[in-house]
Amino acid sequence: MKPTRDEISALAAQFTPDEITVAPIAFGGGHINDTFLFESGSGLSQQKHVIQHINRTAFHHPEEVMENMQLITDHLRRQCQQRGLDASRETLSLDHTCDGTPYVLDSTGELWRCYRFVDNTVTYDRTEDIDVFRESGSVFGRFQSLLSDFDPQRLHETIPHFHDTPKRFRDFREAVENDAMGRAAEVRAEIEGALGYEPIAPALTSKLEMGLLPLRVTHNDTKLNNVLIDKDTGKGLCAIDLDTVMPGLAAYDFGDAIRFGASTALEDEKDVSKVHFSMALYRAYAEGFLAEVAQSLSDEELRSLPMGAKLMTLECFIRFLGDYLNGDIYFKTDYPTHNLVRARTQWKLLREMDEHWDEMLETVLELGKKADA
Ligand code: ADP
Ligand code: GN1
Ligand code: MG
Repeated sequence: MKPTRDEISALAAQFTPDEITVAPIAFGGGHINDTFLFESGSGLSQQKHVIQHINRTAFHHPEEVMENMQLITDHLRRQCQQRGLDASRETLSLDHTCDGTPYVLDSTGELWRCYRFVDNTVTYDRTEDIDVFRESGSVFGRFQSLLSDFDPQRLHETIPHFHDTPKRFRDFREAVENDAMGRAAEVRAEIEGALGYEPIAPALTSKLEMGLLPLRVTHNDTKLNNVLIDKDTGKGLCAIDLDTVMPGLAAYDFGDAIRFGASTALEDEKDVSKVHFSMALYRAYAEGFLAEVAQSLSDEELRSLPMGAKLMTLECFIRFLGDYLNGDIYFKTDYPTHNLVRARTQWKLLREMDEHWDEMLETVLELGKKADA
């Protein structure tokens, strides 16, 4: 049962000493958590907040998500202050209850957390503007750079094997075999297409296992709509949606952003003829990202970035298709074929990335050298 607006208001009230002046309204288009916006106080103490319910199907230990988030935002705040950046706009500020806890549990034991809304910002589900996309690259590059001295082992793995592509394939094969909804026959071409890519699945995890790529603190969900952009200046400000921050590879953060943002269409565009991988957007993101992190990346990491783009796209392809086969139990959907539509955009992007493979690699090598010089 979904909580009522009054119930969410009562939860929100625990995060502020001020009166709630605008009750929570649904907000945001994420596929996992439920997000609401509310306001407290008036006059000088007026403040907008975001309150979110953490999805336990995805995050089995929401308290651990909050431990990570507290550690990460504290570290980011200190780093911003040291670098003379405006911490109140460039990192999320968690709200706490009167006993100092950064979350509350509702009557059914579900976890809710709350943070400050950063005013005068905008997020995009898609952009054709290379400057906007470059800014998002700077934000995620800076995110990694500000956390480069944070020991990844201090963080919980909030979703184990999150970007373990071989494991994602095992789950996908299981979904195909179970065929819980009897949908496999109608998507045979997509299933065969996905399985054709299985040989590249271990490309990054094997290098991690061999010690060729280092574990870092990574965001792991670097979609364009997880970056706040300043409405007036167009500057990329703040990485949000920190639930999946955990130990990972630099290529995951580069790759997932490319998967989502270097496309000429939305992730759920029904007309796949509109979906193309854009080298111009790819280059812009790489410029922003590498200007911030290239100096801390090894040669091997730099070379791994384009594979991140391919594997993150492949993962979403098989995750969306697998969820369609399982009966849409993980990602939120608006209509019965929504996950299939999403899977098809990813498949199209993946094939176009193959066509641009050499250029993708040359671009990061060229920009990486420039940023290093
Ligand atoms: P989800 O993706 O799970 O819906 P997000 O944390 O990404 O949740 O938030 C959803 C949307 O809400 C964002 O894309 C952004 O537009 C807006 N948003 C979230 N947090 C803030 C914030 N602190 N300040 C301003 N806008 C925010
Ligand atoms: C989910 O929650 P949201 O919408 O930011 C998913 C990501 C996928 C993404 C695809 C915890 O992200 O891994 O890449 O959808 N998050 C989780 O759009 O599974
Ligand atoms: Mg989000």
